[in-house]
Amino acid sequence: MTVHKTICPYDCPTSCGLLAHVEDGRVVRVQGDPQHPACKGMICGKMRRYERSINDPRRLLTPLVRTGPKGSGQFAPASWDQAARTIAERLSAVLDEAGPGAVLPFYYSGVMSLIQRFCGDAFFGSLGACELVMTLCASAKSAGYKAVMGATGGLDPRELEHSDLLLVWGANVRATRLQTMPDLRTARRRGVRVVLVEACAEEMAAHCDETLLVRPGTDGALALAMMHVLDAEGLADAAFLRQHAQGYEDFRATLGACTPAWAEGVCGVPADRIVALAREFGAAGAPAILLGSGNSRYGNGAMTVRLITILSAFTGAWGRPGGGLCGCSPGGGACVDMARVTRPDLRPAPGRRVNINQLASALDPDGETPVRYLHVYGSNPVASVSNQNGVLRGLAREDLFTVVHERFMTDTARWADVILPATFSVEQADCYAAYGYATFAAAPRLVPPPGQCRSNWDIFRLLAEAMGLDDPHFRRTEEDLLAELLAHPTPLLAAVPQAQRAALATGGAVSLPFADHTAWRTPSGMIEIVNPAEPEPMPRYIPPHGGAEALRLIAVPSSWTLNSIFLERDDLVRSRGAMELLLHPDDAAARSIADGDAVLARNDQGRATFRARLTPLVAPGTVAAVGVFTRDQAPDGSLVNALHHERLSDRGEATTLNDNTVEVERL
Ligand SMILES: Nc1nc2c(c(=O)[nH]1)N[C@H]1C(S)=C(S)[C@@H](COP(=O)(O)OP(=O)(O)OC[C@H]3O[C@@H](n4cnc5c(=O)[nH]c(N)nc54)[C@H](O)[C@@H]3O)O[C@H]1N2
Ligand SMILES: Nc1nc2c(c(=O)[nH]1)N[C@H]1C(S)=C(S)[C@@H](COP(=O)(O)OP(=O)(O)OC[C@H]3O[C@@H](n4cnc5c(=O)[nH]c(N)nc54)[C@H](O)[C@@H]3O)O[C@H]1N2
Ligand code: SF4
Ligand SMILES: [Mo]
Repeated sequence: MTVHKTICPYDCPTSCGLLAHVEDGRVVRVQGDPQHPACKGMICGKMRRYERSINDPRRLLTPLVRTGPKGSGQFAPASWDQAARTIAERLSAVLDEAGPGAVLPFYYSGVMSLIQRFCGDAFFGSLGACELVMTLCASAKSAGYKAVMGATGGLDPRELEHSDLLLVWGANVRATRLQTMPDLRTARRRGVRVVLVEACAEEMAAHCDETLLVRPGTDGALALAMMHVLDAEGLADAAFLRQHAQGYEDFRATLGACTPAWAEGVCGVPADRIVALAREFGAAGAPAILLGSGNSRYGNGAMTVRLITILSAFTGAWGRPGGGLCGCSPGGGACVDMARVTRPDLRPAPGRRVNINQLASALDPDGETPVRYLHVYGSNPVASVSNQNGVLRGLAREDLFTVVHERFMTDTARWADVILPATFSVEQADCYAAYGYATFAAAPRLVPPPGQCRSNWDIFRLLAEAMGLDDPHFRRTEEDLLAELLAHPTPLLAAVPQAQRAALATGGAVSLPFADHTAWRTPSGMIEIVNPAEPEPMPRYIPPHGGAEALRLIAVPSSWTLNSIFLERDDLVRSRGAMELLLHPDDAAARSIADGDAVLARNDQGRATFRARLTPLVAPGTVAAVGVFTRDQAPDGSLVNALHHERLSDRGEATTLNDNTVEVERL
């Protein structure tokens, strides 16, 4: 048995280091890598049994072509030759008949490495196909942060040991950033208070000293009222703000109206608790706000993040170790030259832009240029994208040719015309840049792919050949590409001593330098409270999209699964239990709903059935759907995204999957 370093490939802020134990060409055991700078050997329960997923007997092992009606799940095995020929014929026909605007590559976060995730861009770019706007996750958060801080690196999690107040703001740390839990625990032992601001505090309340429940989509009002109190009571660092923040005096003049009483009416947090929290924040020397992404997935999401970012700087905390905003990119830039993978130079002309959240519209037969060739890899849009019913209607179209490159028979793969069997991370070579920690890592291929599975890159090489694309780019192996990336580091990665970087060649991770939090990388060189480049230069509270129904619906991550990853794992799925909807006891009582009842949630988009769970830790007037399921786990085949609109956020064109309303009734 040999032990090798590799990296967790999933969409999670840490990109943990793993040690894979390999025997007879199979991964037989996985553990956390104690030498990894961010996870230090601590990995989540899901990945501690990664080998179960890798060796799962239900993996797709050969190309498959559809033999029954669309969506029936009836397929027959095919050779790679047959599959590639069929795809090339249909793709060429669509290009001839409808043009490149009818060809849509569709990928998101199945694998977060830099080559396998992005390598389709070179192939589809060469054909002039649609350009996918990849805003399914946290682009409103990035846009809001950037409006204030530009490219300035956020607070590095390594600095949390110096913080003297921790505000966990809309982040389920236990589920989504496990490696920060020890920081919370250590802080509390040091006497540092941890305060939670949440719409659904079910999982985190027990790990915090105090919990404030906010109405979904209204955190901006809370941030403004806190700044109102800080300003009125002389707790803002006026000297710091005058020196470093653009528009401070003008913004300050707007705070008069943002009283705690006003904010209570908007966000539901009692005014006296807003005042107390503001005073505590103002008295702290180095308060850290740990910001999740949940409250950015709204029609006002970028503005909400802008206001929280301004609050994080309002007491001058950014100038002190441990003070500031944690949860936005701490690294301060790219480590490798991604154009070597995505090859924008191969694209003949800009493509039609299709927003990932609006797949249903792009597939709508009555829309402008309905997509006729859809190629999905590293994503499961039937389960993860808004308007499930619209997506399914589109996938059922006979004139649509759908290719899905997958590891398992997912709810999306079921609708394919051709399925291509995909590899796991340990069966491919790649590099990874963590998005929550300042690390960069490489991971070689450790075991041969089972059956006829192929990596994303190998698929695009094959299809390039079938389509007659002759650029030498498509003749290289993924190992060639990886070596080229490592040989051309950006200045950020080049700052890591060569002796450390050399380890990347055989697999491993390096720590990147701390970003300088006070070298403001904005156009003005200052913190931009007022930003003239924004459509709304002066930040203010704007309401979310909302809806006509009585209860606000949010979708929250599950500790047991990660988006639709791990749904093959019977152990995790069993522990997670049924598709649940969390309701506040008052809202349940008003509808005669008891714990465990089957309930129907519905709105103008669709309907879905859940099992009710009553908890006082969800904000009144709010219901929360936990985790992503498969359609056959759902009582009526509808997942929560059947209730999600395609509407986008104010900035960043992001998903607004938390910004929907529903009526809920007992079945
Ligand atoms: N176990 C597990 N790990 C994961 C994931 C998973 O699904 N499961 N997902 C991965 C992915 S894709 C991502 S993007 C990351 C981060 O994943 P995210 O989905 O961004 O999760 P969080 O950052 O925890 O933010 C979600 C939290 O925001 C809260 N929230 C929602 N609306 C509001 C609001 O208006 N105000 C406030 N204050 N809170 C609100 C929710 O109740 C929830 O607790 O985690 C990754 N890691
Ligand atoms: N209801 C609800 N909806 C959500 C969320 C939520 O919490 N609740 N979270 C949202 C967020 S934050 C995100 S980021 C998105 C994520 O949405 P998606 O990017 O669609 O992610 P997944 O649903 O996990 O699907 C990833 C698929 O990629 C496949 N895969 C993994 N590795 C590889 C590989 O190397 N090659 C290929 N070809 N395939 C691979 C997996 O088997 C899996 O089926 O979902 C969003 N939608
Ligand atoms: S899913 Fe997240 S916490 Fe778990 S091993 Fe991967 S990166 Fe680490
Ligand atoms: Mo995400």
